[in-house]
Amino acid sequence: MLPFDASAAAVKSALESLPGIFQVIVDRSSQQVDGGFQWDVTVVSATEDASARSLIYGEARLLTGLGARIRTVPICPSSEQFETAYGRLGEAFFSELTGPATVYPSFVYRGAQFPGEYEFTYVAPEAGSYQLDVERGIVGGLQATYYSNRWLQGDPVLSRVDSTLDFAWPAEVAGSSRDYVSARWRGKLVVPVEEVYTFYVHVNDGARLWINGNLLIDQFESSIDEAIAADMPTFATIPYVEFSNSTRTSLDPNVMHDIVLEYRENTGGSVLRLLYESTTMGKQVIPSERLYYSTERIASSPFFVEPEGVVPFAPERLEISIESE
Ligand SMILES: [Ca+2]
Repeated sequence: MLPFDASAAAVKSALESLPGIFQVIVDRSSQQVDGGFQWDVTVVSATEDASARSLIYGEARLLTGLGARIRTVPICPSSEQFETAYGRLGEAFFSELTGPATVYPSFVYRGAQFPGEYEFTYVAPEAGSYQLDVERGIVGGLQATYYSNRWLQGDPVLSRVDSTLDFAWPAEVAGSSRDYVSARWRGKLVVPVEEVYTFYVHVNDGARLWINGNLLIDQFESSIDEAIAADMPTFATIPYVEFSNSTRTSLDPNVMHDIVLEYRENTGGSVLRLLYESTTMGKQVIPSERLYYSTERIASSPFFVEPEGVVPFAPERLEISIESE
């Protein structure tokens, strides 16, 4: 995380330390009337390895401060290896429309000329009266509860926010000093682009993962016998097994997606890591800035809306034209 008044050299150094970016030129403006700065970043040299899938996102949502924004200008639009995308502005919201049907609207910030205004889009499958709940996401990880048994039963012995799921516990899970424990993480996920995502769990011993209520990984009963684990991959010297599965459809970057992960540890070492990957984004531990551990209702929510039905009608004029050479 760089401070808001980071120098051009610091921004250059941070960008060049990212995988796949070799050289950038950074110019920083002098301090502007609102106290902020503007950085002009030109990517001079980035990876030529298309398999590295290093799409670069200029994503302003990850900036802090009032009116922070990113604009990208493609200089070499013909390049297949390097692309940029406009960042999305503003906060992340979880919204739910309940009534004759349940719908999850998509939201976008209306832009710098409409400060504080967001646009929600939804299609209600049935006309009628709906309640629209809107909650602001609180970013920085997932809400964890740890249990001193293998079945997630009873009151948790520990509740906390875990910023990422990237754990190797040599002997004790989260300081519990015991074997035979379980844990559950809950929260929301906001993805950078609209694509199909593959989720990976690296685990010792078992785990199951739901995305939007769909059970993607169902390996809670998995168990690792460390006496015969010599050929297994390790994380911090502890053997683990990798389970993965992909979403059936693309995930909308303008919707907060429900995420639940349950974990079980039997004996010996413990590993629990949650990674994801998409068509343009390499496999990585899901970063904390994509995870929301709580939401809070915004002022005035809930709202009440009455979408109108549109009666389908047959096309009135049909034309067809066929061209041939
Ligand atoms: Ca174990």
